[in-house]
Amino acid sequence: MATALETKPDARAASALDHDVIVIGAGISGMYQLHKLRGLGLRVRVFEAGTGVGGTWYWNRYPGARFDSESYSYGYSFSQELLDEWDWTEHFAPQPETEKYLNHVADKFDLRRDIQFRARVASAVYDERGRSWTVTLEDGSRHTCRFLVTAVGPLSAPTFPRIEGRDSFSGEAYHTGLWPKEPVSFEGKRVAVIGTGATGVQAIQEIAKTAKHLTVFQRRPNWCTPLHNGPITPEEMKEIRAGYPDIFRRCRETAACFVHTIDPRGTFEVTPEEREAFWEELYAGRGFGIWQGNFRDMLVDREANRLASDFVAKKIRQRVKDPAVAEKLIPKDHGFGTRRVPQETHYYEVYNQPNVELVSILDTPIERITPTGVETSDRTFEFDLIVYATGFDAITGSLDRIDIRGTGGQKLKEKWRGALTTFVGVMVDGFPNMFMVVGPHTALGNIPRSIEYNVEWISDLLEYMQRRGLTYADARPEAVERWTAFVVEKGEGLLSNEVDSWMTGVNQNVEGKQTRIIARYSGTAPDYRRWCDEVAEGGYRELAFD
Ligand code: NA7
Repeated sequence: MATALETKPDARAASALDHDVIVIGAGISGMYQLHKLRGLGLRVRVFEAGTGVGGTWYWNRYPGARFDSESYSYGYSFSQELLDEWDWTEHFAPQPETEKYLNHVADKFDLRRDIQFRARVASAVYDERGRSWTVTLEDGSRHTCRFLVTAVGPLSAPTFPRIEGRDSFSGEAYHTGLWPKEPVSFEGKRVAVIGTGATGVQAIQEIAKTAKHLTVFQRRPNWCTPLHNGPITPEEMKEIRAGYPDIFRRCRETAACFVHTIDPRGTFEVTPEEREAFWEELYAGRGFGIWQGNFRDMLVDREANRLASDFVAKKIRQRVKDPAVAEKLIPKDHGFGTRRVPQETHYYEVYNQPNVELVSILDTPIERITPTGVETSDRTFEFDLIVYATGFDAITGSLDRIDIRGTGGQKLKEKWRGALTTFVGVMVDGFPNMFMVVGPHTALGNIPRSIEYNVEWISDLLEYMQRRGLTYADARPEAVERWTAFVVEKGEGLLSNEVDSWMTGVNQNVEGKQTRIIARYSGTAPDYRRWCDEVAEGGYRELAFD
């Protein structure tokens, strides 16, 4: 039976393929992609490794996990009905609420019938003659489709530290990104947390409440600023609901899709008193304002950045009683905002508690993990439980762990070994009919806003092809070159690109990721969308079709 997609004589007939589209991942991206493509009448199958929907919010169920974006700016915006019926209870929703929300979305749009859970994709191989992809799951089953959409997330391949003896530990041990569904108790236990990124900070401030003793192993400190979370009253929720059009319009206009955006003033265009008052206001305000809503030169001008860093350092010194501990918590190797700013709730005060100790492993490195704990260069620690908050093989890791092969059997991982190249972060030349939602070199920021845009752009492209009976689309190499050059240009002069972090593609725990690359698109989201809109309006001349 003919399906919605017409076929070319040399392409394998759509009816001979198991599906029109296979989507990998049932997180925020995959769920919306499924919904949109169904709307085009396409036969879609989603493969998801977990047992439920939610992606990030399914896997990261560690204590303290929550949004750093305002809840009402983070949820889907595509359905008025959904906006009308869902109440957020906190300005920055905790993981259980978000997982519940995403399950509600799955129910509402009847998504589960096309999602196969416990289905981890091992490989995806393009067949040139058939113009199709063959997706093989870890259970060995094979599934064919015309189009492949990867919705695997930029931060979803957890990485453990490479420390001798890690497997020998006989107590409990968990990675925050692979947290068990069963409750984990810290009561009466000696707990270690390794890692102080956005995740570690959230977990530490929660674990410190009940652990008998908590030892935090910090490599490089980060600049953390207050989240100022709070409940949303029913009255407030009413106002938020009425304001949704404004909230989403604002997110479309701001540089990184947050409700906060860069202040147009330069640091030195105001008096020192005005500057201080502005920073006090930002520090007392909710969410990312102090990072995303700071002076326009803060992330490009060294002196401006130094002053902002001094302000936050002063706050840390005020909040941490022991001056030696405060100094350990103040970053010395990078300026404020040049790495992802963890958002905190009494994080610094945790180090004033008698049951918490900070160990700087820059001073005393961890030498090994033993069956009973951790050995640093100068001490032996005993633990009942170790938490690894050591992050992810970011941006490309979730794609790298699938054996993806394009034309001529070329491996995506190999293609990217020399340099990361994409077309608008969605396509890679030589990998026809494959589309990435929030792939490398797309606008990130408040990610669901970027996801919705990516999903809609991909859906429009497939509709365009569907209408014309096209069965093949590949990015032209010259378009990839142009886009990649634009990404590189946008990264020039940014202080964040001079610092090691997942945002610059560095992860010391992953082979081949020791040096910085331009891993992210760091221009503004409106610029990104303008570029992509022009491609669509121009009839996708940057793509080769057939
Ligand atoms: P991050 O931000 O990559 O943080 C990982 C943390 O783990 C960071 O403090 C690392 O120190 C530390 N780490 C990593 N490997 C080791 C080893 N081997 N020994 C000691 N410490 C180590 O990951 P998150 O999960 O916190 O956040 C990732 C993003 O997810 C976040 O930005 C949000 O957007 C969501 P380092 O700084 O490398 O010295």
